[in-house]
Amino acid sequence: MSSGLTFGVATSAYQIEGGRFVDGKGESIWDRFADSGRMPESGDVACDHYNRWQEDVELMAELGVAAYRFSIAWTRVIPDGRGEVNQKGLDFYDRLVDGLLNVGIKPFPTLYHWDLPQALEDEGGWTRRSTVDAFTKYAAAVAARLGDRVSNWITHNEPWVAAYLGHLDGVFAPGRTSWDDALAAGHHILLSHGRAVPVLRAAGAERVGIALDCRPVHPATDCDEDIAAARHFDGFRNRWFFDPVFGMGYPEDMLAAYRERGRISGTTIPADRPGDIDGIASAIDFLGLNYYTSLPISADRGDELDYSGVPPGRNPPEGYTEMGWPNTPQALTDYLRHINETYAPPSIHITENGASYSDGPGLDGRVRDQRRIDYLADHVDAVMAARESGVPVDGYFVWSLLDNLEWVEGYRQRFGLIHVDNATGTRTPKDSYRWYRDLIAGG
Ligand code: IFM
Repeated sequence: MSSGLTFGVATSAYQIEGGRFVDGKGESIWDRFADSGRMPESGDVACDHYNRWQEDVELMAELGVAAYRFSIAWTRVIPDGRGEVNQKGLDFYDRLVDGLLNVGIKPFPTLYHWDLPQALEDEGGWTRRSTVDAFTKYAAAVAARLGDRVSNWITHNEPWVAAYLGHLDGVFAPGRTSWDDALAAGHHILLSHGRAVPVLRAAGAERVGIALDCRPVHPATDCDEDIAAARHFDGFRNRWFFDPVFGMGYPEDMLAAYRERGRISGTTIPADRPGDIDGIASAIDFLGLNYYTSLPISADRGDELDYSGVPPGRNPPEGYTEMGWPNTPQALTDYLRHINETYAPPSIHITENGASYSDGPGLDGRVRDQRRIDYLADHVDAVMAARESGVPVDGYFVWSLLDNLEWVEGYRQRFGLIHVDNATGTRTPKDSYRWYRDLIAGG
């Protein structure tokens, strides 16, 4: 019986492209972050996909995926974030889109996977409302060039990560560390999503979505304090982004909690600004959901950012990936049902799901990554269980096609179905690649 799912793979520009200094590309906040020594390695070369994209498209064709989710680097298209469009940068994505369509793979471009032009950051970046206008113009420029062939678009990837890891925790670019900046950045990212939706539609987009990351949570015990802590964490990590995208505005309990804790001062979230809440809530055609893990929450932990699994590293305990994240497929089924009941999206694509395990080639050259196969198989089953109970999940994209730059973790965290030798760029399909190929071939 056919699964009814569109199976795909996902990547992002900074993590795979390389080609930092070619064809007029501008500097992004991640280029600057890496240059300032805040990452073990940079994306200057990454997987050299900018030069090897044809080989990568061939590998996808052999895999049999129906769709490819990639991101577009704003700095290739408009190097300083606003102003002249750099046609050479767009040429790259033009070739990629044609290459995909030639082998029957649907392109799912994401406009923003965290790589803001540094020139905009120098003006305040996402903390400034003017960046919303710059993003809308960038969206229009990309859509004007690709809109005749691309039907499915994703505006943003994981606004929570961009807003909080980049502006509160400071571990991600641009490395800011204030609640004011984080809340303002999150608001402007969401608003730019809402503003871009009609722009993409006007250029011929048939389906537009946003990829939201989630951390489903449950109270560690049934005591009232843990229940309240889990509710608060869910508000911070999930509802703050899901609610406004689906027209419910920011959650009242979180507005009250942030006010009480002095995190919202005056104009940090200009949520009351006429039109903003409606502007964020542009109707979408699908929700992209990025799912990796879920967490137990207890009241005796520290602040909101103080939650993960076990420390990242090789040889994690059973049931954890090398990112230190617990492997929790059942929570995906439960969360999909919850999303469906709470927000009723017309369609859902799992736009990312995958596991980091660093298994490399054995003496015979084969990469035996059974732990990744188990993780993916359990999560595909979890998606199917949700689908069979009536949740409109229509797509599933494995993160990731290639081992790539895992941001501040560098290249040691490997999520790929295809192993990449960091010294030579050589691609070696892993056992999980063959498992996924067989799954797709079986329907
Ligand atoms: O590599 C990242 C990706 O860029 C965004 N989602 C999570 C992945 C794994 O951490």
